[in-house]
Amino acid sequence: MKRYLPLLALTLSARALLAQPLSIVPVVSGFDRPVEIVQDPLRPNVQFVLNQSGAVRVVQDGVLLPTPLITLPVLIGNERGLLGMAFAPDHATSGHIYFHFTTTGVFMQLARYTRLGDALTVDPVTRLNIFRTLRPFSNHNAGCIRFGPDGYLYLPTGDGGSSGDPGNRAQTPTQILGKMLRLDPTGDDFPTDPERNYRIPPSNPFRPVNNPPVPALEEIWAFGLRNPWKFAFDDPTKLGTGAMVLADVGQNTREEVDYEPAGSGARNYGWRRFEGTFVHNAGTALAYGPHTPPIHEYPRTLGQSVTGGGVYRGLQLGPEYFGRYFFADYIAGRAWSLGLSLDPVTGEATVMDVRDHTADFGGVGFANVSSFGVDGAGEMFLIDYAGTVNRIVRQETTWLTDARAVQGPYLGGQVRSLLLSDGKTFDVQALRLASTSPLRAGVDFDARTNRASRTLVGVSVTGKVSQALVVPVTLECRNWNTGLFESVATGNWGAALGTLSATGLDGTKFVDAGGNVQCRVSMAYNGILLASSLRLSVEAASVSVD
Ligand SMILES: [Ca+2]
Ligand SMILES: [Ca+2]
Repeated sequence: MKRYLPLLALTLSARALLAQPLSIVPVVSGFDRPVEIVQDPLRPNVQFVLNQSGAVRVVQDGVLLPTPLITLPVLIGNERGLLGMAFAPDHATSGHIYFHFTTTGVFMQLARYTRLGDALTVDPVTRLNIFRTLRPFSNHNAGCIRFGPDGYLYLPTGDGGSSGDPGNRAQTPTQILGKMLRLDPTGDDFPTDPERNYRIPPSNPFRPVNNPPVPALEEIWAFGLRNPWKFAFDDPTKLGTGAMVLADVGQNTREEVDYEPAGSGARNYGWRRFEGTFVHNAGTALAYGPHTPPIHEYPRTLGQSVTGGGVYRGLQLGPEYFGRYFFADYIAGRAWSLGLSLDPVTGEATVMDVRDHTADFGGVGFANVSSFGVDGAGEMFLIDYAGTVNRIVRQETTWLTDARAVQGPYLGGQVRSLLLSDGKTFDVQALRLASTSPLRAGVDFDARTNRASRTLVGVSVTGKVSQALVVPVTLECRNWNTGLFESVATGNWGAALGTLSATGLDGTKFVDAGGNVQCRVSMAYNGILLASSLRLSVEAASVSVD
C-alpha cells in the first residue's frame, strides 16, 4: 500500500506562504555623500554613483575606479550639489547624458554632456545648458531626473524651499517651482535663448491646445509637489506598467508616496494646501482640482524624510517581490516595500500590504538611505549617504525540493530564467500574441527523486501571477506508460501565492524506473484588459516519494 507523506508538501507550502526575508549587503564604499546610482546602458557591469560634491564615480564589476566619469562644477551644501543623472534614450548613438545640479547664482541647472562611445570619462567641453531655475532658498531642490517610457525628460523642481512654501509656488500656474516638468531636450523651441535648449512636447497637458484645467507654464506636467527628491518609472521593458511613482518629502506631518498611471499628466498632488491627506494650509486653494492624494503616507513617528525607490522588476528577490515598490526614510533609517494592486481599467494603484524591512536591513537607523537604484537586470541597490552602495538581496533558504526547470516555452511564452541562485525558483514570462489568442506561459520541471522507486505520493507547485489578475493554472505529470502529460491538479492563481497539489498519485504511471517525475505547470488567459504581458512565477516545486 502506498503511504502518503503529506508532511513534506505541507512544509513546502507553509514555507512558501511566509514572506521571504530580505537583507542588504555592501557592494562598494568610499563615496562622498552619494545620492544616486545609475546603470550604464552600454556596459552591464558598470554603474555610476553621484557624489553630491560633484564627482560622478565609476563602479566596474563592483570596484570603485579611481577616475570619475566627470566632475561637475557644483555649488555644494546642505541640499545642494550634484543631484541627478539620466542617459538619453538614444545614448548609444547620441552619447548624451543629462545632469541636474546646483550652480552659483543660485540655479538648479540641467545640462547635457556627450560621451564618446562607451568611454568611462566624459569631456567637460561637451556641455550644453538645457534648462535652469532660480532658487529662492537653498533647500527643496528635488533631485533625480528620469526619462519616461515616452522618451521625454521628467524634472521635478521642488517648491523653492524654506518651509511651508512661503511663496505658494506649488499652486501657482505661472511658477515653475513645485511642479513636475516634462521636456524634450532633443530640440530647441527657444532659438534666441542660449540657456533654454529644449522643446515642449506637443502632448504636454498645459499647452493651450490640449485644453488644460488652468492656464499654466507649458513645461509643467504636474502640480503640487514639495520636494520630490526621488521618483521612478515602473520599467515597461521589464514588464512594468510605465507608471510614475514618486515620493514627496513632507513638511512636519506626513511623508507620502504618489502613484501616477502611465501618461496621466496634469495631476495636482496638492501641496501646499495638502501635506499627504492632511490639510496643511487651509487658506490655500488648489490651482485646480481634484487633489490626487497619495497611495501611501506615514507619520512623523515613523520618519521625517521619505526616499523614494522603485517598483521591483528583477528576479533575484523572488516572485513575491515582483511589482512591489521599495522606499525608505532617510532620517529614521527605516525601509519598506508595498504591494500595488492595479485597477485593470484605470491603471490606478492601491496599496495591498506594507512590509517593514528595517529589522532585516539592520534595525532602525541602519542607514541614511539617500537613494535606491537598479542594475541592468532590475536588481535593486540601496545607497547609504555615509558612503556605501548596498544591494538588496534575498536571504537564502533551503527549499526541500530537487526540482529543476528543464524546458520551455509554450505558445507565447518563454522561460526567463531556468535556475536561480537558490536553485529553486523558476520565472516565466509570456507576451500576448494576437488579441484573440489566449496568453500561455508555463514551465516543465523534472523532479528527480534520486531513488529507484516508483512510489509517488505527491507533487506540489507554489507560485503566483505577477499582475492583478486571476489566471487558471494546470499542473500536469507525464504518464510514462503513454508518454503523455495528464492533468493532476488545476486551480487559479493571482497575485498572492497559490499552491497546486496532487496527492495519492499512481507511481506506476507517473514515476519512471529511475525514480524521476516530469511535470509541468502552465496557464492560459484570455482578455487581458490592461497588461500586454503576463508573468507567471513558480516559487517552488516538490515531489514526495515513499
Ligand atoms: Ca535656445
Ligand atoms: Ca501631495
